[in-house]
Amino acid sequence: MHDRILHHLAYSQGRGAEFATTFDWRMAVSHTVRDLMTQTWIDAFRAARDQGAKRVYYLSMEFLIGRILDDAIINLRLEKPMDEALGMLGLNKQEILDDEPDAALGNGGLGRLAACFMESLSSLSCPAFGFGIRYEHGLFRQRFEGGQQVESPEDWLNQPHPWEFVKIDYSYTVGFKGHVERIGGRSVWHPGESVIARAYDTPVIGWGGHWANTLRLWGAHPTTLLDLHRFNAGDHTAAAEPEALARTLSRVLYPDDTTDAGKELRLKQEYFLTSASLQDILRRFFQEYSDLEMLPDKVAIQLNDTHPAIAGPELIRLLMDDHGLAFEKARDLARGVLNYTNHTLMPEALERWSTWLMGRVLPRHMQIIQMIDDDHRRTSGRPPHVGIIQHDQVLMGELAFVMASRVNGVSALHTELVKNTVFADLHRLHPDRIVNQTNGVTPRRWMRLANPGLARLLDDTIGEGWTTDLDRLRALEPHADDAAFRESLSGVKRANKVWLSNGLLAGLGVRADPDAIFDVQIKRIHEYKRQLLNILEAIALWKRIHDDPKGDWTPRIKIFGGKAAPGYWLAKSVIHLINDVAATINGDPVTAKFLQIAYPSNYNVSMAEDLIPAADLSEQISTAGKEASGTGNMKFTLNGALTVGTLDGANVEIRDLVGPENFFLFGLTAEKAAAEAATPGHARHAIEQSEDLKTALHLIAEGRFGRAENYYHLLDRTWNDDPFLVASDFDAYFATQRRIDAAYRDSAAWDRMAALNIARAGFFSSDRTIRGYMKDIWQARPVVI
Ligand code: NBG
Repeated sequence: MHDRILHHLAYSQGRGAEFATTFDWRMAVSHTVRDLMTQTWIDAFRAARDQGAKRVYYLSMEFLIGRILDDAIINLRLEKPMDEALGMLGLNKQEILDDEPDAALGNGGLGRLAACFMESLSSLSCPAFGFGIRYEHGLFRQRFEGGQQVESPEDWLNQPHPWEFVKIDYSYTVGFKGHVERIGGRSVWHPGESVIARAYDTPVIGWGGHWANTLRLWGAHPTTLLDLHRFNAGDHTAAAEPEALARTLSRVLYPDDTTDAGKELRLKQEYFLTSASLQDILRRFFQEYSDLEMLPDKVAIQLNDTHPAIAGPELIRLLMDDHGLAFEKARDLARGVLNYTNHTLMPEALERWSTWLMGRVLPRHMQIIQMIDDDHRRTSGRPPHVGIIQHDQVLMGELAFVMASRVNGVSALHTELVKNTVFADLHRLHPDRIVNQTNGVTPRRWMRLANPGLARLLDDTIGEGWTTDLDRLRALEPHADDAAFRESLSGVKRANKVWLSNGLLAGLGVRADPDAIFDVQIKRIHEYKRQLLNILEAIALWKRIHDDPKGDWTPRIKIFGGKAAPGYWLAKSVIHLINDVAATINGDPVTAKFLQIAYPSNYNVSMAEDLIPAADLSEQISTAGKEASGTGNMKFTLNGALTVGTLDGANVEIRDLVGPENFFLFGLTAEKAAAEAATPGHARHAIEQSEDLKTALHLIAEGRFGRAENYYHLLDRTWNDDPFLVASDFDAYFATQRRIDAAYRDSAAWDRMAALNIARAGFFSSDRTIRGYMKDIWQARPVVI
């Protein structure tokens, strides 16, 4: 290992050891590790082809991968030899790992789920490709100025990315705009613009290094590099226009989470991903087979949300216009391979494009969408208010549904709501199409990598088998009653808390007593996720402590992490408020030892890996019926944090599995919440009932936490509108937090609950989720080399 690293330092980096920087060493180490997965990758590719395996293609606008190096070291089981080699070279491993930028090609849960799925597909040796976009700039960087979020561009590709292989022979032309001509009974689309999609491949290695799949990210390149005519005429800027135009397509990730970015560029990006991927899928198919009838036996495509929903029309277009199939045949083949996952019910996130925009950017697709819609009307006998095109808009959810074999929700509750709300009409017409696949997370990254102390304890207690068979965590159950085991478990937690506490002190100057409750809410900032409820609770608690400083309070540190979409200013005022409240509370000597608030900026995957293992309490407090699933909730549970949560998304299943006595439930149910939200004056009424909430709101209005006028709008919305029921759920939340304070004091009982949470959460492995997709949706099977 040591020789290989020095080899790469010299021949990949061109450096002698005495001149090498941390970056040089990281590149040398990364290339060394990449070498060790490449043969598996090539062998896996070959085995899938030799065995005529069905391939799975996961189309996603987002892959929130995070750092790759440590994950690869762990999955290849190279920890020992790597530690030895780095020791011999006198290098600090942590420094090298921390030098890697987070690959942040995603916003939140949807993108991180795609990354967990890629890892599980490899760990299960299911032949698969992830298709995405190689954004030059991933999710923006966040910093706070005067407590407010300020965004700046992220630039992970400003340095060589050591993991990828460029496949210049896999390049496809993707067209936009132009017109459609009928020639000899066939439609011919003459695009007015086009770009080249080029494949950048990253191997994704599974546990044990037995299998690797490909994450293929498309980079946009110009069809003509330079307008030489204009260049020679001296107009150098205009000459570079074709290049600039193309590059914008893969330049930035849209930083919206659960909102529909209704922009022409966004539509073009979606089509760019979809068209390049489908052309590639057909090319790969024709390398092995010549009969298109076999397509559904050999190919399964998963559409991650509606973002790639143009896949239906695009595949029909390719089959009709390029391969000469009739519409009905093309439709059946497309439906035979396509499936769609719904990730949200939020109305603003359900994509819709005006027929005008669609017709202008993708004229041939607009025709085909019309054909699909007409055909569905004829064949399904649907009522007139149901359809893909409504009020001059193309509804991408409806399009995805109509073109899919299977449609799935991401938790049991969410799937029921999908059936009864957004897709109720389509569900009635196609009652077998919707299935549930509750989300999961990979235990390799979220336990082994993030929490090595816990992994070691689990290995010693129940053996290593849990890593790939997470249900084996059940074997921990009897140990929950063993004081020595509980002691070890709380020792691991405490060490993680000490480590985090040092980081918070160094980074933010916040003092977190490792014996306090570490109470963590990390996720996108969104009204429905109710960070506001959490910070209002903090204010009310602070007031109570302040009024009774001699009281027997349980010390707590509240930790927040998360970004708001740059245009979502209500979410941004919540960020501002949290920071303002933190400044006041942390500066209060009277309450300092009982309550602290920490909000480190620029939350990302790597930060989650530090925070989750150190958490005692996981905040999963969304308004019931709004969070499709959540996946952070699963990561916390698997790392032994207890949940304070509503009956929303996968919380419902977490609570069922760990047992209601090991879960802090509060709040209205989805049904009651919907009724409450529809009751006029519900917010005002709830506030009048609650002394604590009234006090908290008054303190903000009095300007105790920065200038009151910064929060008038937030206060007004809470008093008069409050669509996400912060007020209605406040008292229940506050009371539950006080129950938690009391429970935490009985450390034996708390540790027992933590142990049982871990022991009973094996269901939430993404291996289980992927097996579900393989069986119920893709009909795909693992391959052995
Ligand atoms: C998110 C949901 C989460 C869910 C993830 C992954 C979108 C559109 N949806 O609840 O809000 O866990 O998807 O399924 O980002």
